[in-house]
Amino acid sequence: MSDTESYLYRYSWDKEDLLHYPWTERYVKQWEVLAYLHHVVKKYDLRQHMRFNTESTAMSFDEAANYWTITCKNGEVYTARYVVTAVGLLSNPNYPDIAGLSSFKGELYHSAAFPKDVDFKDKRIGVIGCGSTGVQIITAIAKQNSVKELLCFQRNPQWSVPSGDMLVTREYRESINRRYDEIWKKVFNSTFAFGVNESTMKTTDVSPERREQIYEEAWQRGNGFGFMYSTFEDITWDEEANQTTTAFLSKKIRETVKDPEKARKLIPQEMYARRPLCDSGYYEQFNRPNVDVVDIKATPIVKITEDGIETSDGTLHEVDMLIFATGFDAVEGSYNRFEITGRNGETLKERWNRRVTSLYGFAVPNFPNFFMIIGPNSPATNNPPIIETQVDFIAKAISKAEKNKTGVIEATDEAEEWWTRVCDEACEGSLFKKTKNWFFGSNIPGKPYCTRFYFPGMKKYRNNLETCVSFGYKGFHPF
Ligand code: NA7
Repeated sequence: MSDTESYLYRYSWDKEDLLHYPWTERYVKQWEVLAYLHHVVKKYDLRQHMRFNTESTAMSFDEAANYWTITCKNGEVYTARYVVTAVGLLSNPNYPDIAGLSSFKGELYHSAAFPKDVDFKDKRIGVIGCGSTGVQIITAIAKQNSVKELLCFQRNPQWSVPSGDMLVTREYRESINRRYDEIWKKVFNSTFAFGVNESTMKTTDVSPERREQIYEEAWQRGNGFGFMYSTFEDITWDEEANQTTTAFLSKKIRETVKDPEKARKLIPQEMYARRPLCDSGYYEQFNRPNVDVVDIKATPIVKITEDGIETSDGTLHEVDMLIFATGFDAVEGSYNRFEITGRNGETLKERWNRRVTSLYGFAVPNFPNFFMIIGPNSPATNNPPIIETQVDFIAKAISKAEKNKTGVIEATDEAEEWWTRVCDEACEGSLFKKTKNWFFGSNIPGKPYCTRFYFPGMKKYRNNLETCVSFGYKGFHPF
């Protein structure tokens, strides 16, 4: 499930489609996202431009001729003046290196490649990970009453609020349709682009009673981004403010989970400062006798055996199925799967060993005419509108280069340094820096710790791009 509301998890530029294309629930599910993309491809006859089964393994820039050579796994080789990569922010699955994994005899899945039609009936299932994905998977599986046992192997619990998912009524859809122009205008002029009213109020601006009421209203409305961004603006940078949020959320968990020991394990010790989660009844599932949580911080996993997971207290948790909801080698992890070679034989991977960065999230010095969609230091916002913003900029820049017959668009070192500094400074003081977070690379051992996002958000990002264009593509070598 995408936890961005359905009406914003789509392209903004086709008004007719926005008004008529159907969606059934407040949040789109995977199959609806896929169906929507198929629909757009068909409507705009895009399939003629697509080549399937051409997995790319390497790309290199020919400095003398100013073009890229793209090598594919099937042996095909392509040349192109421009390369626009859209390899995803979260597309390289993280399989933790746990001893004995290959000896497991049961079914083994990762959330990033989950097959259709898995049969959970009468099975003992273990889920490792309880981020956005784990929380959804655990809730969905537990709700299938036929599961024999569900064990959640939890290292650090995270805070989650109700999603408020529901079927879309005709009145609701009509009210969105009536306001679509206004909605997009607001999104493109907001910080987070999730369509929520972004609060400018501090937790101390109101009485404790009013504060509780505001949290309660956000809880009832549902949506993680709404809870984090529409309540109080100081909860992601002021620890005391954050404590008022975690006190409210702890109370909710204790009220929901009847077994105090399970509740204790499910209540995070860390601040409410990770990518906000929401769920369709996650905590409620732990009231089922066949659903439990194993605290693998207290008793770490020692190894995986053929029958299940052994923890440090000597317990063997026997399972028939193991699901890894362990996230992704995010951001640069998506690019590190290819050998991407720019000027002077330098690879992107080597460059990013020092510091994972870019200019505006899409351009890298020494990699001319090479673009990324949501590369490192892109805005941390709802993705579809940021993708549109970047695609728009790149398409116009390419048109200009083609028109002027220069053919080389390349960021300068100084501009990249400047953007990196802007991104670093913008997250100074953010409590997101004090939690374990894939935003900073701390979810994968060995990754450099640094910000990978531009926190000031959509509106300021678009202003930066406009300024860049109005000053003749400042930050790029003249083209
Ligand atoms: P996340 O948010 O990175 O969550 C991964 C989860 O897996 C998290 O609970 C981790 O625990 C856990 N994890 C990772 N490695 C291990 C090991 N070795 N042992 C135990 N547990 C582990 O990934 P998601 O797929 O949920 O979400 C990623 C994004 O996709 C999300 O932000 C949305 O934008 C869409 P930890 O917290 O590190 O202790």
